[in-house]
Amino acid sequence: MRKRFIWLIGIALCAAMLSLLGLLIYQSRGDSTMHDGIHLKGQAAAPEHALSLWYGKPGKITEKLTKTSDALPIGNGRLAAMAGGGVRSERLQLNEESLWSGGPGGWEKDSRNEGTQGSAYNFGYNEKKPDLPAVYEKLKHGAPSGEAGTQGVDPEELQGNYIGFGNYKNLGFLDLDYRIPAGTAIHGYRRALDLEDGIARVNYAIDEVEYSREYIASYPANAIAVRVAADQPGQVSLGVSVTPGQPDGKIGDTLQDPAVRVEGNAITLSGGLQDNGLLYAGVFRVVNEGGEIKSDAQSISVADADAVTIYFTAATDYRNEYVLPEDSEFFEQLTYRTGESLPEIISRATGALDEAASKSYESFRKEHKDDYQALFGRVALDIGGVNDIPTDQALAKYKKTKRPGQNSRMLETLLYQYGRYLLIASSREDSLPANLQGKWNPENYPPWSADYHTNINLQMNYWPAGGGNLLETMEPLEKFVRSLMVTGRYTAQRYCLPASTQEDAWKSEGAGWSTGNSGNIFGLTAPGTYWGWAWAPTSNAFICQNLYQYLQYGGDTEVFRDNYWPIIREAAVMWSGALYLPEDGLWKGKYVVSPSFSPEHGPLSVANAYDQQLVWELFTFTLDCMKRLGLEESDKALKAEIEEKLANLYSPVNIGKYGIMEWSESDTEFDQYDREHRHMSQMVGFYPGTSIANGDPANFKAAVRTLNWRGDGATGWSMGWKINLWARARDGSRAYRLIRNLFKENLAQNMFGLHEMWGGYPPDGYAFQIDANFGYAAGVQEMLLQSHLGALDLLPALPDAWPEGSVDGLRAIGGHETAMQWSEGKLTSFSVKAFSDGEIKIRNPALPDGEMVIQAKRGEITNYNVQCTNK
Ligand code: FUC
Repeated sequence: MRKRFIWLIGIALCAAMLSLLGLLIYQSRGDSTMHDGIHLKGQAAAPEHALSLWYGKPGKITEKLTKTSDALPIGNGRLAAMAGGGVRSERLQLNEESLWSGGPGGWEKDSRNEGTQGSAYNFGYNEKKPDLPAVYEKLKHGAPSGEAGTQGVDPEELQGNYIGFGNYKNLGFLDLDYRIPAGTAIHGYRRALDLEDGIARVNYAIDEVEYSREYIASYPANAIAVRVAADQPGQVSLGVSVTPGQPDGKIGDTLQDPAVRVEGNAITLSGGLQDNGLLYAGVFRVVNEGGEIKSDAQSISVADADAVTIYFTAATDYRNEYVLPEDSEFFEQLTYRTGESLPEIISRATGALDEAASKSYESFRKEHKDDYQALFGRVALDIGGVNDIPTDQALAKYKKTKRPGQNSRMLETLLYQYGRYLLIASSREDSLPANLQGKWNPENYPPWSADYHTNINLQMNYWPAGGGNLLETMEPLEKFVRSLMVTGRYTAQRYCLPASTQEDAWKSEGAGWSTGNSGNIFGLTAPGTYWGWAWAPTSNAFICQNLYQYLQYGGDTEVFRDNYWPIIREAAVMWSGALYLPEDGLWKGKYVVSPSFSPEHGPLSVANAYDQQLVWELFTFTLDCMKRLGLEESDKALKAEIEEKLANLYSPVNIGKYGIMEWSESDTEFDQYDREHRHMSQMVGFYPGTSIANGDPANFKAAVRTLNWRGDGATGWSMGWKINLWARARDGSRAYRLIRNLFKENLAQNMFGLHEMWGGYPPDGYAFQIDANFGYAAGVQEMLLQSHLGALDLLPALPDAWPEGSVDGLRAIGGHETAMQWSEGKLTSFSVKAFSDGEIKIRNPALPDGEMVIQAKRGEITNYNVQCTNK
């Protein structure tokens, strides 16, 4: 007994001493931490603009973007960089959007088949193609029986190949050595990404000298700049070098590693991808103000300057070429190349850089700020909150806290505006659309090749564009989709339309286009390599829904008519011709999609909810476009055809035991399938569509039941979707619960959205996927403003966690711009800037009778103060 007592006292004493030691270590660390041989001392002050992600320590450039990623992204649509912000040495990882393997001349498969060599790229088509009536005969009796169920259909018929699918690649690294001796003490280190001006910064002091760095990706200048300055003359010294992102290469037929050439104040990185020979050049220029500049074969050094700016731009010989030559039998003549030689590409990039570096840094900066703020500055959200602790700490606190407070609200605002920032940074006029990682990618075999997935992911990237007042960012999507139509017509004819007597009907414009589930930048529209996710023929309708939003949210009608409308029309042509009309059974006399496949949930079936809903949406908005563009007369044959198909379409919305049915045959399938499956496919008509969200109370109830049944789990993008779905269900608390889950489980340190990789992605099993960021941004907009039911519905799903606030600049359907203020969870005032003349209906319970009508004139602003009126 006594012995035990002495033992216990001993243990207690040890524990006390250990905690004392811990406290001492903690205290000394609180004041100074070691990082890369440097003492980081003192607390960093919060940045000037609250709308900033910020950190008290340097970030890392890692081989993969995972949970721990904390470097900061900048981008101008085409070029992208991640800035690590290291103190003694720093790495920037660089991307150019078209640096892709695969395509004509390439053989590299997608990232899951890394390095597999095959025959030449043939746009993904296999030998076999489906005999559609025979497929229907096999599917028509089958109740769904799980993802593995092909119901006797030869899966090969519904699959393509990924020979030459390719991968989005890493261009390389800019390495900066700041010539700071080991053991130096640095005060007040702060690294930040300011969303208000779109500039990343690093600030710190050594003794009395304040150092500042800025990182800008300028769209108008077509270049990136890194500026290093000090507040006293002659204090900036650094070394600049460049490291290729490719381990090997090929120029023409000659294997040749990438080259880095230093000449005077310029560095050129150039090469050709080993796989497809795609030529590329990254050019860098070091501009010093004061001091001395020297170079050797590997690097450039600047000593004792007042400031140094490093400019960078890049080019490749990629061209999104898709006009089929007259005499072409197939697509083999499409090269997707400009035809330039490597010296020509280098000289094109150098020309762009000459221009960017010819201005003063101040005018480069101003030009960027003006351009960026003209877009970003359109929407302001204030739900309270303070940004007084570094973002990584705020995120850690968020995960632990049960009661969200000021820091949480700031993070929620930041993540919203970060979504808008990322869209601007990864999708600008003349760029490619934002891929699965926007444009940020350090890997040569990134998850899913960082491609374009079209059964939900690409679409989700553009959900925030309309409401977030960023319609300009949609241009790359429209151009890209247009570029898919040549192969897309062939895909439609081969896989979806009834066999034509005319073999090359696909060569005619207007024949109807479609696409499979994943695409590269070389026109691949064939289905993917495994039917269990590859078969996604209504992807075309789903993308067209994005395109229609351009018109809905007030995009330029002429631009819409010339560029967007032909794509939508031809998707409608394709579905008008591709629907099947069964003569008996469940679907007798009704038009159905066959074969039909509920994304990644399966099985092969007929008329599942996702496909029927998307066809319904497509036909409905096609008719609306015809009306608005004044085409009802000139296009009356197609109009009549669509009207007939729509009237006799097998019901896109069916209600069963668990809510909205995912398959038309049976509603017990939820019991058998993965109930928490990330794809909420039967709800595509609830958000973003309107076939369920049409004001019908029974639909509404069933949709809520489905949401409850399917639960609040899921991976990043799926949580993004569920926020939107709960917002449409007008349940702010549930939408907010999803927001909390997203923050807790699916955000990296730099607030990049994450996708759970089911254990297949070391070290932490999560990979960056940008759709979570965009889904969240759209979700917040949907919680604050909805307009799909013919009125501006103000604050339809405001959560209790945001009792006080205001939002200014959100767009509604109709193109009207709104501002709202609320207090104690209730609307207090609003204003509407009308986009067109006519009636605008406004709804909110705080209004007399819950609604009012404004007689608006285009451009006119109507202000309304709820409280005063109520008095
Ligand atoms: C679809 C999703 C996955 C992932 C991938 C990129 O296949 O089902 O979750 O987002 O796209």
